Amino acid sequence: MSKRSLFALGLLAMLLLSGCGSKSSWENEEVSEVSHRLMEDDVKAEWTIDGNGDDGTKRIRVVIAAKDGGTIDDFDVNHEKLLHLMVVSKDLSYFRHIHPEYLGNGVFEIENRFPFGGEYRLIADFKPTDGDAMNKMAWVTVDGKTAKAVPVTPDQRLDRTVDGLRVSLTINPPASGKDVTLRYAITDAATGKAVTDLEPYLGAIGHVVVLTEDGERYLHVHAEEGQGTGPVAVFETRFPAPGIYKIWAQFQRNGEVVTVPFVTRIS
Ligand SMILES: [Cu+2]
Repeated sequence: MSKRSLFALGLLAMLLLSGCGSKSSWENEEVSEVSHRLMEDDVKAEWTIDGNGDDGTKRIRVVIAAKDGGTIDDFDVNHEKLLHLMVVSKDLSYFRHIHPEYLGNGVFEIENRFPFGGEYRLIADFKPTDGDAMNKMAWVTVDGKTAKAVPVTPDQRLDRTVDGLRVSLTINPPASGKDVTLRYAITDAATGKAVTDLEPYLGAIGHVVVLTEDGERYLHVHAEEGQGTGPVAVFETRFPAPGIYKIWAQFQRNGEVVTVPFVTRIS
């Protein structure tokens, strides 16, 4: 076939494809109006921080609403709560996972004591009854004396003792773009024995939160179901790109929640 006829054929194919494309997107619009479920792009979060407690206590208010101006009233209970809020300092050295009170009309509020001033990442994780599970994030600036940033440096070994729990993490494979298993093995730091009396925390063996080193991306992590009470806890996630990540695992024992952070490099 000559170059010229190839060109004509290509042009014809492009015309046909673009024609089909516009028709099908028009059809999709029709469908979405009939059975509309709220997706992440349909929802906005408005954040307010106020209060001037001398000890850094502020009130965090987040209003979840539809971008088109409608209110969102109903949220499903997910891991025992209507909304999970992560509060993380910009250098990732400070981390809190808390549960604001629901006041109705999409308004959630909680007080939090910020240890220092500066930028914080706020992440709300929730599921509107009429929509998908989703999260909304914002950077906010908290007034007060700032602290020197702590570098986000990968740990030499993913093994750490916090509040009497010795926790060792295996990441398999430590690579981006693949399904990854996070396996925590937990022993009692005092006795060296395997911990078999973990308590369910928010309806699972534990909870894991992952952020990229710059705090820009928040990863979803799922605990495998039916894992009992230790000494091993397994979670699944997917790292979107190579880089440094901070991973916080939370377990409950004797009524206390223990938060175990690790920093690691993913290839
Ligand atoms: Cu939570």
